[in-house]
Formats: sequence, structure tokens, C-alpha cells
Amino acid sequence: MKRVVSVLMWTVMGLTAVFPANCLADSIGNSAIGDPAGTRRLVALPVEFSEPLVTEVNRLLQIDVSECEQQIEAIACPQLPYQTINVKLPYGARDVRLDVNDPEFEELELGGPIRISDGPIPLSGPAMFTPVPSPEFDELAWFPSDWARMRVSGGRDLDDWTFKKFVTISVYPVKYLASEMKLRSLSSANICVSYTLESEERNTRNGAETYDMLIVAPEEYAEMLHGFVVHKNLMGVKTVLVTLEEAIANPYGSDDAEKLKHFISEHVRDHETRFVLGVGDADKFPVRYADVWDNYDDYANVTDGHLVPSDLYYADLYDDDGIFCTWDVDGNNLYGESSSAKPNHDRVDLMPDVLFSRLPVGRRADLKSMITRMVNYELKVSDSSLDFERVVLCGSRISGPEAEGEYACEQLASGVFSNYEPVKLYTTSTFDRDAALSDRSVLDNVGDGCGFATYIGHGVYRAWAFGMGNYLYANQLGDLANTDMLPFVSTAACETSGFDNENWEHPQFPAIGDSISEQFVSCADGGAIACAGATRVAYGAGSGASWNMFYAAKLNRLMFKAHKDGYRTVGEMFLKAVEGYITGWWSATVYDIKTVMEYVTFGDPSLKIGGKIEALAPPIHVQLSAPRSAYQNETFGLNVSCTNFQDSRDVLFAVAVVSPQGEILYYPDWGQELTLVPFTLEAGFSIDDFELATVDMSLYPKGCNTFYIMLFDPDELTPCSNLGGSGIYIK
Ligand SMILES: [Ca+2]
Ligand SMILES: [Ca+2]
Ligand SMILES: [Ca+2]
Ligand SMILES: [Ca+2]
Repeated sequence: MKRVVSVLMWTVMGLTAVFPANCLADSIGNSAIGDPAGTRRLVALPVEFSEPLVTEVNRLLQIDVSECEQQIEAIACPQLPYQTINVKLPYGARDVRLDVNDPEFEELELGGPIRISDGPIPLSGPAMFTPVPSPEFDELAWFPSDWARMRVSGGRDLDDWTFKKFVTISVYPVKYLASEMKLRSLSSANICVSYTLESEERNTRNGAETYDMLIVAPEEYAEMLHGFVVHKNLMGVKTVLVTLEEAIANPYGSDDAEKLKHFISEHVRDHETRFVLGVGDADKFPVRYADVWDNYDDYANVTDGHLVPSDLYYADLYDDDGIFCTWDVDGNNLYGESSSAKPNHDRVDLMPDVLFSRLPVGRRADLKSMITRMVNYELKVSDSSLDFERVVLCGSRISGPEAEGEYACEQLASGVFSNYEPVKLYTTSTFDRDAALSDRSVLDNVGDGCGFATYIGHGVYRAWAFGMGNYLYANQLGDLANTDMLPFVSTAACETSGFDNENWEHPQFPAIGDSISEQFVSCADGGAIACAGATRVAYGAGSGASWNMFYAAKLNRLMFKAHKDGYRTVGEMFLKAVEGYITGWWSATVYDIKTVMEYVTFGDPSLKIGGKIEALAPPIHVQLSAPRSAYQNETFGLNVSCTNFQDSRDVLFAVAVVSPQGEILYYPDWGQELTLVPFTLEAGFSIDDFELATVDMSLYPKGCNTFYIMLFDPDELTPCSNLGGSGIYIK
């Protein structure tokens, strides 16, 4: 592995490494002619493999190669080991080719057939599933047909926020000829990736302003969002709001979703936009349906159908050459077409180029409540709080005999959440658990506040389905009162984020309201700050021990891993999860494509999960507190807390309130002129909940009004405290 790492470093440094002569000769050969500058570049990836270890399990042979951690997973395919190598190339890399040179291999006879993988299992009942064997495998031919395969995709590299080409190479050290029960085993080869480098076109920005975040919202919601835009800018996320009507008023694209995607694409090119927040439920904000035939209820349209809502469509803007990715390469107005026979018919790139997330709101009151929650989360939640360190892990049995979801939760507890305090809610007593998994135990434990919660098991649109007739229904979430510690919730289950559910007629679960993930982010007094999950039937595979390696559980794990790795915003977590998924696979099947396309996030993509990093807090800490909500006929006390961790000093403080419409008024007169109030802070000064002012709510408009406080150095006029504040939902 060391060699691969060093090659990657060379690539990152933009240098051309010294390559084995044979590799150079073979790959550069003809293309070097007429290319006097020698711009055909090479990345050499020599590989070596140990002899395969053949063991017998239930009269079938299992093949392991010690260098490989992954196994081919597809319906009725031999379960062979493979290795994945990832190389990032500059965006300007063109004509990327893969060559496998000098393969050293030997052939051996096997005494019996190799184990066949079971393939994916729907995380709903199997009754509507008619799996089709993978077309990749033919028992009369060597499988896989090549020693290595390559997939190239283009997207944002979060290490430096630039666009890159992601080259994913799957190397197969073992090939199998089923009809003769023979193996070919590779001991070494020189794998070469070659490309030409065009000068990287810089976006023609015409000196346009840069923005971190674009918010697109229907006109009817725009008025409520101006205050939120001010808030995001105060938090250091440079944000602009554009109405949906303006965004789709362009001649490009065959429908609203495509017009919107073109608008987002232009915005990203002109303003270097990183995050896009789409505001509106399925009936308010366009939905792109991908046409996915996964052999589950494709014709009857009872629960899953073949049309999959995919917000990834708005995130995956460009293909690997930086060209607008229509998701409809054949132009037949069917987008993201995928089936067993043609997993990626429309040549969807899949790698996100911008970090898109949706606030699935259909009612104005829900939006006002969501804005208040997001504002307060950013101003108040700290990753050092004890409540944030709690993580609620909900696992159940899926197809058995093991309770796969519980195994998967155990791995999360000891892996990505090893620094957290896990609360384990499991269906069986296989592992130590804090309580049996039930609607009550989830409501109690999420209701106590936690930083993260996950559910791995069966799901339907309106519920987490624990089995044996036990459900957590969407409408039960109204009981939650964890407003002060809203978790990030991610599920590896079917349909839980199917936000177009209200448009469906489901025989068992009639369309009486929003999906459970929507309910999580919109319920009044608790729930979740952001939610991730699948919009349709999702998949799993393997046993308990390997459940986290495949499909929905894999994406779920990668979301949390991204946070552990320091990618703290909702959008970054989503991008890293998709990147991790599509740069780890052997060959995309319809189930992989569907898994990635149907995974959506609800919430502000630029929101940092865990809020402020306490270690970076300045030496003076201030905070304002106010009730979370009030009626217009009420008055309330606006309380300030302040601690000075340094020597005595003079400061100026400013207190402001921002209305939902974005109007800013300043303490003490609540007028439009900025007032800086002088104050001397003694060394070690500390007050808690001192009433600074009484606020008469009748003077403020309905919606989220946010009060802010900040201290400034009187000489430099630079901030010398954190930005404290409190959002209040005036009804
Ligand atoms: Ca289906
Ligand atoms: Ca198409
Ligand atoms: Ca892309
Ligand atoms: Ca909905």
C-alpha cells in the first residue's frame, strides 16, 4: 500500500514520478508522437498480490487474497476479492486510459465451485422483489473479464474545494472460469493510468462576487427567509437568496427541474458557490425523478414503483470533463435511467459538484419553526456539551437469522462513535443494550437530547418498522421536546425520506402526511436538526458482520465517518458519503446507483453538526437567552450571560435584532442606527442570565426574530467575543 500512497502524493504535488520503463514505453508509445511537449502523463501503480487462500465453507469454496478487503457483491456472481485504488487527477486531465501491463499470473484447478453471493436484500418485505442475475457473469467466460477496471467521475474535492477527476480502479487479482472450475491468480502487474493535461479552464466569472451559499425558495417563502440570510452572513457563510420563479426563468432545459439545475450550474460557475439550499416540499420545489428499474414493485407501483426522487440531480452538475451533466444522455426525457441490464444508461456522473440539501416544507408555519431551530442550533449548540456526546443507535433484524441492524450499530459504536456515549436500542438481546427497540424507547432517548441518532432496519414512508407489528410513526414525533439538543438523524432503511409520499396512494400506509424524516426536521418542539435517508426501497447485503459494507448501511456509516474525519457540515458529510461509496465499488449495479440516487438530506447544507468548536472560542464568552417562541401579545426578558476569561478590559458591546424580513434594529433604542455601548469588564467577570431588556413582542413581526450580541475592542473595533444570540419564533 505504501507505494500507492507515494504515487498519490506525487500526483497531488503535480509532479511526474519516475516510472518503470516498460510501463512508460507501453503507455506513452504512439501518443507521444506529435506531442513534442510530452504532455501525456502517467501514474504508475505497480501491484503485487499474495497467493489466494482457498477454504471450504458449506461445500463451496471461498477465495481470499490477503491484500483485498472487498468482495464482489452482486446477484448470482461469484464472490471474488478485489482491491480498489483511487487517484485524483486535475480537472483538465483528458483522455484518461487504463492499462494493465506485464500481468504475472498462474492458473489453477479448483476442486469445486466458488461461493455465489446472495446479492442485495430489500429493506422492505421480499414479496415484491424478483431479483435478476447480474449480466456481468457468464459461466463460460473468465470472470471478471479484465484484471482491472476504471471509472472516472468529476466533482468537488473537499480537501481544497476545487474540482477534480476521481479515478477509481478496481483490481481483480483472481479471475474464475466457472464452467471448468479454474482460477487465474495474479501475482503482480503494472497498472498505468495515463492522460493528457489541458490547461485548466478557469471559470469566466467577470469579477462576479463569490458566495458560499445559494438559497432557492418559492416566492411565497422568500419574505420569511431574508432574516435567515442575514443570520448566515453573520455566521460567516456568505449567502444569497434567489426565488425559484427567478431561477427557472431561463430558456435552458425541458422542465422546471432542468431549468433550475442550469441556474444552479451557472451560479456555481459565476460565484464559486459551495452550498445550495432548496426550500420546499415535493409540491413546492421541483423534484427530479430518476427512472430506476430495480425489480422491486416496478410495475404495480404499490410502494416503490420505478420513479425515484433524487436530489443528487441538483448536486451532480458536471461530468468528469466539466460538462453539464443532464442525467439524460439519450434525450428521451427519462432521467437517470437504470436497470439490471443497463445500470447507468444515462451516464450519470454521480459525484457531487455542489453541496445540495432540501428543507422539505409545505406550510409557512413549518418554515418559520425550522428557521428558528436552525438559527438556535448555530448560536447555541456546542460539540463540547455532554448531550451532544450522546448517540442513540437503533438496530433491528432485517432478514436474519442475525439481527443485522444491531451488528451494524455495534460497529458504529466501537468505530466512528468510539468517542461518544452510545445509547443502544436493539430488538434482541444479542448484545448488551440499554433498552429494547420500541417507539417509546426511541422517543424517550432522542427526547433526552443527543448529537446523533441512527436507525438501521426496515422502514416505510411514515414509520420506522421494528418488526412484530412495532412501529415508530411520524405523527408520534410530536411528543418530542428536545429543542435544546436536536440530533443529526440518518437512517439505513426503506422509504423513510420519501418526501413525495403525500402524492402516493399506498394500500397499507395511505398518504396522510409527510414521511418520518420530514416530520423529524419539522416537528414543533423537538426532532432533528437535519435528517438523511432513502426516498424509496433501500438495500442491504451480507451478514451482520458485513452489513455496514454494502448499500444503505454503507452510505449511512460513511456520513458519520465524514463527521469524525472533520467534515462537519451536512453538505460535506453527504458529499464525502457519496464520494466514499462511488470510489469504492467494483462495478456499479442498479442497486448501487439507486442507493446513491435515492439518498437525500433535509436541513441546511452549510450547518455545522456539533455547532461551534469550543476550543476556538475567544477569551470573552457572551450569550443571550430568550424563550424559543412567544405570542405577539407577550413581553419577555432578554437575558445576557457573559464570562471574561482574561484580564480587566474596556469593551463596546452591540445587541441587535434581525426580523424575518431581514431588518436590523439595535439596542438600546431598537432603532436602525448601530449603537456600541461602552462597558468595563473586570478580570474574571461573570454574570448569568442578567436581564438586559424587556422586549414587547407586539412591536415585532411574526416569524423568527433573532437577537445577537457581540463585544468589540474599543481601539481596533474588532470582535473580542463570540457571536451570541437567540432566535425567537413569534406566533
Ligand atoms: Ca422499484
Ligand atoms: Ca434518458
Ligand atoms: Ca459530477
Ligand atoms: Ca412531503
